[in-house]
Amino acid sequence: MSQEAVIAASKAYPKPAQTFQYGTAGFRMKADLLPSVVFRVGLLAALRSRYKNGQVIGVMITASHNPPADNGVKLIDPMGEMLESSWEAYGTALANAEDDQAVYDYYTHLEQKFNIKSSVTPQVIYGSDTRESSPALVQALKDALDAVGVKSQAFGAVTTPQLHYLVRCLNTEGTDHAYGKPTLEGYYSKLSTAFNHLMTNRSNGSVTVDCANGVGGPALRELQKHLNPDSITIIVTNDDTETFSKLNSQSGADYVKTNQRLPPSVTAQPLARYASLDGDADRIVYYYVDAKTSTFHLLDGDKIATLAASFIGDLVHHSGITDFSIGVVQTAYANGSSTAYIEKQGLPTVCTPTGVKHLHHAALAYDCGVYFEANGHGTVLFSPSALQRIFTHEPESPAQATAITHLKNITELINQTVGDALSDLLLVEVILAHKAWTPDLWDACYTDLPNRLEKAEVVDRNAFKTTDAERKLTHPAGLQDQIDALVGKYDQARSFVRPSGTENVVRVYAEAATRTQADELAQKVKALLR
Ligand code: G16
Repeated sequence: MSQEAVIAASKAYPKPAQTFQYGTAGFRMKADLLPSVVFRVGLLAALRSRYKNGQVIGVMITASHNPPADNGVKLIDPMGEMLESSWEAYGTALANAEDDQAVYDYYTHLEQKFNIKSSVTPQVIYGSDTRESSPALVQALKDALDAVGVKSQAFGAVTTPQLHYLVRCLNTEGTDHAYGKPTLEGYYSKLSTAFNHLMTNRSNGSVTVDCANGVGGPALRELQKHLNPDSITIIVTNDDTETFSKLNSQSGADYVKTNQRLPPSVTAQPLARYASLDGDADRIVYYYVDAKTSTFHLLDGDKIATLAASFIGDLVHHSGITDFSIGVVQTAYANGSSTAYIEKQGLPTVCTPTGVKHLHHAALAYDCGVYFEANGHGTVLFSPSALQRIFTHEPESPAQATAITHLKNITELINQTVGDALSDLLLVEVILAHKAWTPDLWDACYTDLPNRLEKAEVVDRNAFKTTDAERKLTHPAGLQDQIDALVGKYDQARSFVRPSGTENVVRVYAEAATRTQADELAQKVKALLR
């Protein structure tokens, strides 16, 4: 790598007059502000790979649930997890370097700081969602990777979780903890093989999936080709990736969760199952309308977490494996009823700040850590020792043997690198089929407290600072006292305010004993921000 090569390549991507920050899920903003950021993220990915002795690092270009004009970029670490948080600050500093020379200087500063050897060939793989702006940003990334001699591989339009899967597979290939075949075919094959085993002699009718007109649509169609058609029929809707303006518009997991209503394109049949993915297919929520009043009911990330934790808990119990810890990790958005329900099952719960990187980390503390954000982003992790026990356990009865076989397949079905809407979809379908549950039976486990999520545009979202896993504000001074005073006026109420890490807004959450109270509380707290 020469100084001239980096500076010459960087010249094509001048930094706009803007301050950037690696947020909840990488850098995310209007796409036209991003070329310089993506270029510099490419440099950081190269450094990260060299720092990790040439292991493969992933770069995903996506803005997930954000509107079509936005885009974003995030890094994936070698085991398929989010970038180690201490490196986010280096990304932020590199993105904000004022000119090409400053970019080069900071790059070499990091090389020296970490004693990164130039003899190691960096390896990076990358992919993007289906946004109109993605190809140009991919080019910016490629130019950076080429400028610093990275061995790179493009995977084109992929879901975010697919790229996480590929990174882990590439870094574990040939080892005794190989994760799978490092190809998209390997991904579909791993998930579908486990699903088809778990669904042997079972059928779960049909589920209609709204793909937010994003990359999840083509991926789901491909996955479906691998599934036993006698087990499940997946009706794919909102899968127009050609009309860019349709992405996440009036559709998708974020729309359904935030508005708590059906996408306008869906006419729901009573008790039929519906699900919505987000723009890069790492989130999923379910919903249905009931038979009596055709009322909409949401089955969100909390409901998926409780379903998965109880199902896995039952399998462990029936397998004869003992001393096996299962914990559920949530965020402040988790409905109070879900937390109470999980604790009533005797399972520990932990609350972390928003962002799967935080939940993922907390879930590692258990043999089986189930983590889900209420917005439908989550997965299940099995620790290496838990996997070892599951795969070597000698069953003492046919019932134990069946439970062990199911557990083994569950560990293969779940994408353990990150929340994955396609893997989660199959997991939910398997569990409902095994329990012979219609969506109302699933929903009946506990009743959500009515809640409302609002966005507020403020002058400076960075003025909002939180503590206690984002459940309380420390700044602006005095605001938390005002929120507490309002909360005290309602029954079973809770409310918090936090700055979004993906959009230029502040989020307001409120829940209370009745719909009227939850709505009123949310509006009153929002009014405090004006
Ligand atoms: C991203 C993160 C999620 C987070 C969401 C909203 O999701 O990966 O963990 O819940 O943003 O974050 P915030 O409230 O900070 O804007 P996605 O699906 O957009 O990548």
